[in-house]
Amino acid sequence: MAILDILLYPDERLRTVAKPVDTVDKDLQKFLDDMFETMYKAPGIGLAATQVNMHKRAVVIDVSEDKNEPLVLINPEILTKEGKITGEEGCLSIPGIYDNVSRAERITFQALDRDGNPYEMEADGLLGVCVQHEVDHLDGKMFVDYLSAMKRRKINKKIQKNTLRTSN
Ligand code: GNR
Ligand code: NI
Repeated sequence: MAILDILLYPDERLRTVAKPVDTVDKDLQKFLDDMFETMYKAPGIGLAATQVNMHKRAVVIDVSEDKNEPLVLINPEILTKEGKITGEEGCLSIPGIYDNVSRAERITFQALDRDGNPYEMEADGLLGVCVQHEVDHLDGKMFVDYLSAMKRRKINKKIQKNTLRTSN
């Protein structure tokens, strides 16, 4: 097991569109284990492969209180979206920044699990939001993209300031 480095916004590599996984093999399973370890340690409720500079369509999620409900999404596809819900989001690639984002309230999606078996699931609440947030990462998209240009400028400024401070 290993803790992986998480890319930080505005790293351009976070804009890469990830490629579909073609085989779920031992190497991928080892990588998923490392992703879970990295996500739990952070701590976060989800992590997309893009965030650890692996541009394959793989995501790990655990929204449970006790961190004992790991969910693997390989080649996830959102099939249906219903309703709208606005909630505060954060991202391990944009530490310290939180803002409201509007998402579909309820989705259905299909994906492959850790063993490469397809499944379909309904998701709402935090899980529904998290799946949408992670699938966005696989497409090179981040939650701040949904904010106004003014809010994004403020965030960019704050990050620049922090980067200067920590590199001195
Ligand atoms: O840990 C995370 N929390 C979170 C909270 C609200 C909406 C989405 C998220 S996902 C985030 C982890 C992360 O950055 N995943 O890509
Ligand atoms: Ni994120």
